[in-house]
Amino acid sequence: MRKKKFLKIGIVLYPTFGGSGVVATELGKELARKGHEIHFITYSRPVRLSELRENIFFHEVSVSEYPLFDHTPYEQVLTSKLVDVVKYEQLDLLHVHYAIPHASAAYMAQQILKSQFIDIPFITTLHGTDITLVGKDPSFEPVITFSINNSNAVTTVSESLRQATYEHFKITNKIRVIPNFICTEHYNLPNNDKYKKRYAPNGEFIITHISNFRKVKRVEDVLAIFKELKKRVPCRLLFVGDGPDRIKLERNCRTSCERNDVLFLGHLESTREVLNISDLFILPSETESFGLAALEALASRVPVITTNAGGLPEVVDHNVNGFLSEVGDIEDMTKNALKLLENSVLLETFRKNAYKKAQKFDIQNVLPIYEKLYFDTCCSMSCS
Ligand code: GMT
Repeated sequence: MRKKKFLKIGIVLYPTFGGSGVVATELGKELARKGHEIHFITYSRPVRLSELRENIFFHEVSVSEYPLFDHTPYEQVLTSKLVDVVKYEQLDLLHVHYAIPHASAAYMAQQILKSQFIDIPFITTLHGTDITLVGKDPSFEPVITFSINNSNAVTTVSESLRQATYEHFKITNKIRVIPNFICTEHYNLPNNDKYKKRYAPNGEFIITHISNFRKVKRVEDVLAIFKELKKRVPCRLLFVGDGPDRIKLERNCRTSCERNDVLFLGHLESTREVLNISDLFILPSETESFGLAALEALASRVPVITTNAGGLPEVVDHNVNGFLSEVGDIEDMTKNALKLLENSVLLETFRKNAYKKAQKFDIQNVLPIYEKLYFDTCCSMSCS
């Protein structure tokens, strides 16, 4: 293949608020800005894709109900859509985010296209729960192993996830680490005292947690830490996001906290405004392949209280821009949070360190790594 300057890339993703969908959308938007043609393929418009700018296209996978099936066979309709889009739009490459079922659908599409003399490589990016939770379920294992081993290239978002993938699956393919990224400039917001006053009218510290409220996030730990902090310093807690553990947590807050001390803001299209008024971010996850929310906090100059789990130590530096504790160690996390809230000089140092760390993950540093992988993968397929 003669090396093209720009590629036509199909990006397959989950369109919801999950980190993998956010990363995939932001990656596509930045690639489009650089001149590549990006085709997002999924079942509804990705939440971070509010407008279709130049070089960006969206192809909706229709999941209409069929009377014969109890469940719509999403993998099949996605595969058919991939075949259609690759052919019609003459794509050079597919990049699928999250193994299940995107990687196996891409493999199937690749085989169908091959039978029609069209070669298309696909890259699989593993994000975390596809490997650490769902992937370990034996009923998924053979499909995941096969599709990872048959991807033209595989990436993980952290070194920790790379190790976990090799540990849990029989992988014969090479796995590269390309970390998640952030546009640090986007988080450079001016002080917004008026907005801060809305949640902390008496100058209380604002403690924030953002997640999808799944079991793995241990949201009850956030509340337990907050209740301990409240005994020592004036503070308020903001919960952002939504998910299965929210209802029980909200009930607990109503019975054990003062009204207005804990607020649930639900899903927000952009979290940077809330992070901009936050003093501390708490992420007590049981596991986290990367912790994109922690990186967003760092980019907003907010130190992170988190756990020594999965890829979190690759994002948060203990005693530099946050603290790492053992999972479930509420006492240690409270102690660490107080070190910062009771020492304004230290808090300020951590805030500066946080931004410095986030800059290492700036999209301008990570995008060229993806671009090189795209060109290398296309080239090795056409040369083989
Ligand atoms: O589990 C989630 O929070 C959702 C999941 C996803 O794929 O949307 O998040 C995973 O991928 C994110 C983006 O790469 C990572 O930042 C999260 O750490 C990871 N979640 C877990 O590993 C639990």
